[in-house]
Amino acid sequence: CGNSSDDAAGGGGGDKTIKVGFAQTGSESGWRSANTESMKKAFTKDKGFDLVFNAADNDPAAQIAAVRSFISQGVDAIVIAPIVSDGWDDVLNEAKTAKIPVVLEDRTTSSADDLYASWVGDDFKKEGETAGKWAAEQYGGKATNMVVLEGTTGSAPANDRAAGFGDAVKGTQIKTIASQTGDFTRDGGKKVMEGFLQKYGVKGINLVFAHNDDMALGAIEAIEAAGGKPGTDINIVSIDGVHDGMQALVDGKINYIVECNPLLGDQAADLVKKVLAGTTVEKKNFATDGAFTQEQAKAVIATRAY
Ligand code: GZL
Repeated sequence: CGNSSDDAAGGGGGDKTIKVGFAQTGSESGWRSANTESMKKAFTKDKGFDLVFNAADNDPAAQIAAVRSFISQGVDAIVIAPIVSDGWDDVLNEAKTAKIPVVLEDRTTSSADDLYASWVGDDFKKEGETAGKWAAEQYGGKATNMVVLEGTTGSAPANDRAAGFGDAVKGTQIKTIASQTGDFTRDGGKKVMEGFLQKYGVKGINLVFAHNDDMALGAIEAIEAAGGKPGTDINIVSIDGVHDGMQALVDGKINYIVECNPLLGDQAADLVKKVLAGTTVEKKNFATDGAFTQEQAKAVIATRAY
């Protein structure tokens, strides 16, 4: 190594430090906390990065403003977990004009493929299908009243999970009697479930499909407050596989969880380096997801990474 100030600045071996702006959705769920931790661990100085982090508190306008700020700071690359799919064309075109590559992690946008270099995340439609297949096997043969706790309106996971689940339960006797967004938060899930319980009562609802564990955990609180037994009087199928969700599954309060892996940091960091080096990368890079019954959760909960 030379004696130049660059090396002293922690660039290490004379490599230039990569300044990355990361526009995170916010801190709406346990999944998001795990994802943020994974990203911060992957974009560290000793790995050659200078990370500028922004969490937009689930506010799409604030997230777009954060990306504009990264552009004006002249970062080398931008990573975004888009809160909602639409509304990204203008700022992504501004990044393109500024010759700043964009990597999407977790959620996707409806923008054209040429406006971002690559995406890494989970297959939301498949997650919905897996949850729906389980529901169809368990309840499809009998009249089943289901309520749905939807994720953030306009987000890719909410749209795609609903679509996948709907495909899987087509032709069964599972009837959606109510569906409303709880914005992926525990409190949102609790409030929406309280409304459903006021309208239908514990006996009027057989199944809850929650787009994420945090809303399922909120629904558990509401069902118990209404004198019901979650996982028995009203069954729950959810998506994410965060620790609190898996614990509820072990405790018999949730009946099935489809995993959505939040540990995307290393893949995102690898994509940023490759894109900046001009290496060809896949446009779409999928993480791997599992699914768990109560028995399967008992076997793995002690050794899970999040
Ligand atoms: C899915 C992610 C979703 C999680 C929620 O990849 O975008 O957002 O399912 C999180 O828990 O809030």
